[in-house]
This record gives sequence, structure tokens and C-alpha cells, in this order.
Amino acid sequence: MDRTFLMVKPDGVQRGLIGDVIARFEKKGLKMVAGKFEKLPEERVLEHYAEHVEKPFFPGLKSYIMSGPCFLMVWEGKDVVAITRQMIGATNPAEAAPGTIRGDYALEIGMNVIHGSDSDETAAREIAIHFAPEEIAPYARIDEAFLYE
Ligand code: DAT
Ligand code: MG
Repeated sequence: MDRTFLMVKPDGVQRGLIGDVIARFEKKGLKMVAGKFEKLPEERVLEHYAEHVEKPFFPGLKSYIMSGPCFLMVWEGKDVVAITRQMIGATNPAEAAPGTIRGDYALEIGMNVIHGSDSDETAAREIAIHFAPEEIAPYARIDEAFLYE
């Protein structure tokens, strides 16, 4: 089954949005197989955002993402990467459609509530950065007979 890495960022945690974010993905039929609450250490922030470290916005992004705890998750489901990116919405909340997480809950690009992997390759890389294999607990959910044809 496809997997992705999702993370409620410090603004989402401070604003009490962890539960709502989880509920959206659960109701969609996706399955959380790992989750943990933690303040990211600097070395994992640098690894996670390797593609952005040289960009002008990176210092601000780094201090924001390390400003408080995040809620990190691995989710499973068919086409989970594309589905969760759609549910998350555009990077800039001002352009994110209503009904998406960023469209419903955020205003600015620098405080956009949630991270989601953007491809299967990125997902595999990000899961490996943040989770040890034994932290992931795959299981069958009883409603799967009514989610998959
Ligand atoms: P996404 O989080 O939608 O995958 P991204 O990978 O391009 O977007 O960027 C990672 C994060 O960096 C993004 O969630 C917010 C921040 N960011 C991206 N572009 C930015 C910009 N031009 N100014 C400020 N922050 C930016
Ligand atoms: Mg990205």
C-alpha cells in the first residue's frame, strides 16, 4: 500500500488543529500507521528541507518549524500522496481552495499548518528521516472492505 509522511507544523499544534487534521484523513478512509509528537532537532530539519536550505526563506522556515512541537505521522492508502496533497491545498494558503486544510485554516505561506510529501520518492525519503521501521505499525482496518473495490 502507498505511504506518505504528514506533519502538523507548530502553528497547527498551537492552534489546536491536530485532531481536525487527523479526522479529515481518517474520514477519507486513509489509515495512520505511525504518529509521534516532538520538537524537531536541527539535523532532521536540515535533512527534511534539503531542497530548500539555500533559499532566502529558509532561515525563517527553520526557526518557525523549530519554534515548538510538531505532530509527525505516516499514513497509508491507495494514491495517498496525491490524495493528501489535494486535501492539504496549495503551498500558499491565499491560493489554497476552500475545503482544503490550508484553504480553511491558514493565511500566509510561512504559517501553513501542515506538511505533506509531494511524491512517492519524497515520501519514502521523509518517512526514513523521521521514523525508525519499528515505529510504524501496519494493520488491517475493518472498514477496508467498504473502501476498496
Ligand atoms: P509544500 O509545503 O507545499 O510542499 P514547498 O515544498 O515548496 O511547499 O516548501 C516547503 C515549505 O517552505 C512551505 O510549506 C512553506 C515554505 N515556503 C515555500 N516557499 C516559500 C516562500 N516563497 N516564502 C516563504 N516560505 C516558503
Ligand atoms: Mg514540499
